[in-house]
Amino acid sequence: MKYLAPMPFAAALLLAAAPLWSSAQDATTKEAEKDAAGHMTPAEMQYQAAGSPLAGEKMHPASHPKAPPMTQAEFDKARQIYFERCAGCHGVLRKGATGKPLTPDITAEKGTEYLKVFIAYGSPAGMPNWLTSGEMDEKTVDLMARYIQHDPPTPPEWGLKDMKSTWRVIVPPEKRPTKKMNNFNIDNIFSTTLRDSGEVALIDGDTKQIINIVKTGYAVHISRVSASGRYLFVIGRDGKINMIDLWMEKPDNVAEIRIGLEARSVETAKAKGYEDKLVIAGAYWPPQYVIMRGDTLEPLKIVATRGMVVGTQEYHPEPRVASILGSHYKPEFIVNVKETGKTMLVDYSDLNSLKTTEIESAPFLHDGGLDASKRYFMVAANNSNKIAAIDTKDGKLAGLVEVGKIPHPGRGTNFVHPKYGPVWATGHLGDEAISLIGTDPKKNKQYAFKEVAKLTGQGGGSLFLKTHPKSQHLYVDTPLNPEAKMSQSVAVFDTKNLDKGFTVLPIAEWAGLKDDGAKRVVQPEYNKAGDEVWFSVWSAKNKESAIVVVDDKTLKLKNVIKDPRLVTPTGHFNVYNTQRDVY
Ligand code: DHE
Repeated sequence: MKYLAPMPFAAALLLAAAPLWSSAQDATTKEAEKDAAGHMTPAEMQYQAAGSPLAGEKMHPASHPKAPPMTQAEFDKARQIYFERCAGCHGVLRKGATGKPLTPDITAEKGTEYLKVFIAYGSPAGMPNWLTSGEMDEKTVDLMARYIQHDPPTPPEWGLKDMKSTWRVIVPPEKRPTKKMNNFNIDNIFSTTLRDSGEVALIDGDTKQIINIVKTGYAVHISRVSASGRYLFVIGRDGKINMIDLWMEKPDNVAEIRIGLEARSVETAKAKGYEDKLVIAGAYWPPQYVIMRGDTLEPLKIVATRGMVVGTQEYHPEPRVASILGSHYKPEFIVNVKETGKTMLVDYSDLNSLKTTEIESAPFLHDGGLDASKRYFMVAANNSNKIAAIDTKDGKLAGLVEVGKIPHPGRGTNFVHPKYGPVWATGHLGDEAISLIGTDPKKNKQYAFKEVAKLTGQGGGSLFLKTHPKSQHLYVDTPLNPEAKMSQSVAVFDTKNLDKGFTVLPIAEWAGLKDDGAKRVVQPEYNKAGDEVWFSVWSAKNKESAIVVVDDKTLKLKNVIKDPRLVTPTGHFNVYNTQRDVY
């Protein structure tokens, strides 16, 4: 079949084939930020379907009897492409995640020609148009259409022995400083993710000088801080955790471990009596979480998350661990399992008789954070367009709130609304709304766990938003908006005058970068005092990036941090605010 077939033919085939790719991506169908044919934008594609480190792992292939022939070399090439491009949405085992299932019982029935059309032209439900966007040529489309009719190869498990083989205590606890050995104001250090160089930059928030560039895992993702504020934990997409001691003369790695083959989340124990005692990390593959010693990262307890999906109660073989948070109320970790739509409250007070409270909400739990009282954990079920409010004190679901299209809060942000009292806010990937949810069931019961207002922001493609208890400003980024004007700026609201709409700050322009390119402005983060806000200006790996610091009172430019070592900065985490969940 020729790929340059006229679109009406392709479109007719797509419509006829709708059941294959229907419901789970329906949410994205009406999304405002798709291209005219409804496909993912390149920015979204980069976000959702970022390369999986599993591409390089040994796997065990099996062959489906109806699958078309492939040579070993073709299979290996297709497998690599699948993990780099497709696994993020369709899952490692192709059982479906935010994308549809692609198991041979479905795909082999459809056949190569049929599948080629989908891969080439995409679908209105959000499947990228790999051929027409120029991302794949005809040969690759044919290769992938044949590949997905074969049984998915399974990556290996990763148990205690594997973890221990990667575990390294670089500086044992007894050889570490007994007091702070540097003059840094540790509370105001920022850990900035240098995504594509596999490093974090530790930046002195007072002087804006780089303290150290620390080697971490592949495509490093987030940083979290221990309850005392001394240790910083960083996780890479390859499941590698680095533990950094901020008391050292020059803060650096003191321990590391690989807790899985692919991961996104790490957190530490925050409950009274357990400060700095335990660390937890969640893996995408294998689907499991691991509890470790807080001073050495020694793995103590591994728990699988495979199980039944909320509602349908069908078995899911790879429910990925998304956000994790340490409760301030109880010795519990709040572990969010994506595909099954369950939040696990994991009681870590006795690891040998582990008690877990399983709270059901909605599938595709992703990111979230605490309300201002720190009692309620607000988590986005992103492809279900909902926010689940978990009562971490009573261990139950406090509410399930319908919001806009694909909520993406990061940890969200809290402020007191003039009319509705304390609210927690989220932006959205799929529309321009900023949803405000009431979080005070005591004094503002009628608004609690309801969407009380929707602000209109610049556009869709928002990832993070932030205000601070001492600030009157709410900053909303839009780094995945296809319009450069929006992806390179932020919207600022006055939380006491929300009706006034927003002001736009041209952050990327302020950075004055010498190269052209994406220059996405991502993740507002306050300093400890709450009087300045940091943004990354995220360029490609071979282009200049920067961090822009804004004066929160005047909304004027305060500093631009540039350094050749600041390669692809994305998230940044202020020690004090991260340690205490101030957002
Ligand atoms: Fe993230 C948080 C997963 C792509 C920057 N990201 C999270 C969390 C999860 C997650 C589960 C919550 C961790 C927690 O709180 O314990 N992220 C994923 C993905 O699966 C996804 C969509 C695709 C992928 O292949 O990884 C993805 N994330 C990205 C990016 O492309 C971003 C924008 C740039 C980057 O550095 O990779 C990005 N994610 C972040 C940041 C946070 C985050 C900065 C922490 C937000 C916070 O305020 O805590």
